[in-house]
This record gives sequence, C-alpha cells and structure tokens, in this order.
Amino acid sequence: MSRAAIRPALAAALALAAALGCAPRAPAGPASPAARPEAEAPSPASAGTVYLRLAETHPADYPTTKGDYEFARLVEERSGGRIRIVVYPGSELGQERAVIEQVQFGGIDLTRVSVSVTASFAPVLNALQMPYLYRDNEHMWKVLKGDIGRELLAQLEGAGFVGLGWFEPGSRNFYNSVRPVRVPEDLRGLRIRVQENEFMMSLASAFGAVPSPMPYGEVYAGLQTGTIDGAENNWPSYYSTSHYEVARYLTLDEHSCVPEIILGSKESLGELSAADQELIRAAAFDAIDYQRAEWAAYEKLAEEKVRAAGTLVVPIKDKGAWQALMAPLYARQSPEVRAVIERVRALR
Ligand code: BDP
Repeated sequence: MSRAAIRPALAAALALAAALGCAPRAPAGPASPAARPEAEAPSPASAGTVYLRLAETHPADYPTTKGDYEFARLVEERSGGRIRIVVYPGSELGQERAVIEQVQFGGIDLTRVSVSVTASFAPVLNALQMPYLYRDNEHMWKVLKGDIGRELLAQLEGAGFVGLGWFEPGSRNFYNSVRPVRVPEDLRGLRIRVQENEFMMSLASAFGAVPSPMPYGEVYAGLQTGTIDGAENNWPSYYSTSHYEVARYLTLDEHSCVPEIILGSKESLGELSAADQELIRAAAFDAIDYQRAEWAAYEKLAEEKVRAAGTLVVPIKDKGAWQALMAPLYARQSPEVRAVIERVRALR
C-alpha cells in the first residue's frame, strides 16, 4: 500500500510536501505486502505513523473537501497522531471511477465520491439515488445516519470497500447551453452529460434527454466545445466548475439528491487493528455535521454568484410532471433495491 507505515523519512517528506500542497505520490509498489519495503515493519500500527491517502474530486476550498479535512483532523487527533490522512483534492489521484477501482484493490486507501458512481460497483446503492425519493433534507439524513444508511455501508464489504460515512449532496438540477427548460419535453434531444453510471443514463433517458456519460473533469470542455449540450448537478458544483459560464440555462427541477459517500479500501484498512478501524469509522461519521454546515454556506454563495452572473434560472413550482416520468425507472429496479426504497419511504 502507499500508505500504511511508509518509512519515517519518506513519511516526513510526504507530510512536508502535503503541507506545501505538492505531495508526491507514495511509491506505487506491487500489491503484495511481502514485496514492499514497508512490509519489513512488523505491523502498520506499531511501526510509527500510518499514512492514508484520500482521493477527492473537488478543489480544496469546496465544502465536501473541507469535510474530508475535518475527517482527517479528527482521525489524527483521536489517534494521537499515529494515523494521518493525506487529502489529495482536485482529482489529483484520478477521476472518480478510476479512483474507486483503485480503492477496491488497495491502491488508494480512502476516497470521497458520489453514490452514483459507486453504485456501478455496488448496485444496492441505487436505492439512495432514486429521483424524488426523499421528502426533504431531514428525511434523507434520517435515512443516511440511521439503520438503513449504516446497513448499506456495512454491505459494501462484499464489494471490497469499507463504507465509512456520508456527506451532504444538495439537489441536482439540469442545465444546458441551448434553451431554457421549463417542462420535461424541453429536454428532448438535448445531449446531457451524466455520471458514469448506468442508472443515471436511464434517468436522463426517462426525461427524454440523450445521456452522455463522462467523467466530471471533462464536462467543462464538453460544454464549451459543444460535444454535450448540458449536464446536471447541485449549486456548489455548477458554480465551482464554472459550468454556469458555458451552460447558462438552469432549471430547478431538483430531480435527485445523490449522497456523497466516504469509502475506505477493505484491502488497506484491513491491515489496521479493529480499534483503529473503529476510530476511523467514528471520525468519518463525526465529520458529517461539519461538512453539512460548510455545504449550507457554500450553497448560498454559489447561488448568489450564479444568479449575479446572469444565468437564466427556471424555477419549477409543480414537479408532478417530472416525477411522473420516473415511474418506469422505479419499476425497473431489482427486488433488493426496491426493498430499500420501501424502507426509505416508510421511515418517518
Ligand atoms: C458532484 C459530486 C461529485 C461527482 C460530480 C459529478 O460531488 O462526487 O463527481 O457531482 O457529477 O456533485 O460527476
């Protein structure tokens, strides 16, 4: 691994470089512990400081990244400095899909990603990204922090992950560079970028759009060159990526709240003691409220900036027609996903 128990000299250099914002990649050594130099140490926990790499798509000043830093801070504080999480923001370690694959086999220790992309690896998570599923934000958080959320995190073990926690995702809205979208029919024929997930492709199709899956980091260029007509995201992402500069029609249809998830690698966290794994788990959960507060503030700022830039914002008062189009998507879900949806709906 990168990761647990990097030798002290390298660890110091890594920490210094991280502090300077130019952390080098830890050695990409072979996967087998026996072949790695750090494997000479008796066990990661007893060999001094354990460094874990966390991959994040968003830039350092984004509220979700700030949540990652808070998670890292809590882990370092509670472990008395024995465990340090080094956050790599701005897709430095790759785009989400590639990062998740690496987390699965232990090449990256931790990541904060979207449930959408993760659902390609663990389909039960589709239940949490169903359109118009949550009654309100409070309902969503009751689901995520309660039994349903905890059970789903635990189920991720089967896919090679340690499900650690959730972050606030806001609501996703369509935006494009072609025309104002006031009713779903206005989306017809528009090439809309979606996350790299089968489910999101079906969602865009069900609204009449032409889905175009691509990594987040390629969307700005896609909009600018006209490879795609639009995309969908929450206020903070629409603003921080500057998509609003090249796709000026935003429709507040709020089709889905796709939770953000903090994932660990079963392969690499499995080398830590049970107590340390539990410490990491608790810290991830305890960072949630901090991230939510940061989110609320940034969401407000993003909306102000986007509106001030002259974006045409179409409010949708009655979402009935939008919701109705999602019925086939619900009908198509597996029994496993439908069972979770039922539990979510029943939760008061
Ligand atoms: C943002 C999520 C990020 C996703 C991105 C996307 O925070 O994890 O990568 O959307 O649309 O809201 O790909």
